Amino acid sequence: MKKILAAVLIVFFCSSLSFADDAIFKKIDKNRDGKISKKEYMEGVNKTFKSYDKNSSKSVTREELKTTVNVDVENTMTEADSDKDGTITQEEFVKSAEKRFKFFDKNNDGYIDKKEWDAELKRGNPNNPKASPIAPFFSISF
Ligand SMILES: [Ca+2]
Ligand SMILES: [Ca+2]
Ligand SMILES: [Ca+2]
Repeated sequence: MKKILAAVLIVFFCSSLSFADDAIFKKIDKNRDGKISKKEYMEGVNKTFKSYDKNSSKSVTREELKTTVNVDVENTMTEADSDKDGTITQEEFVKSAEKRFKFFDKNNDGYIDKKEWDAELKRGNPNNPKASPIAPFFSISF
């Protein structure tokens, strides 16, 4: 009986996870053509930056990240704070987001399609940063 319950829970957990990923993809894909253009992506990135930047200082500190839900603080700092001064400026954030876009866009056509998106999310292993030089921008609420 316990085994069955555990199996049901695992199935439920997995399906709710992929549902959440789909929801984020659809949110970013504003014109609903099934792929995320660079423009759509960067709009999402800018919104995300604003949601992190609680006091609108045009930079995001570790403390601000800590008060943001669903953000991996250390991964975000490692990825985006390129001059390692402890804050992420808007410029740093945009630059690292552009890098990430390139990383997602495997066939280099300027769009992230659903296949590319899913492939990267599956590889997104926080214990293996080399597999996925990221984590933050899809755990967001734009
Ligand atoms: Ca689109
Ligand atoms: Ca910095
Ligand atoms: Ca592509």
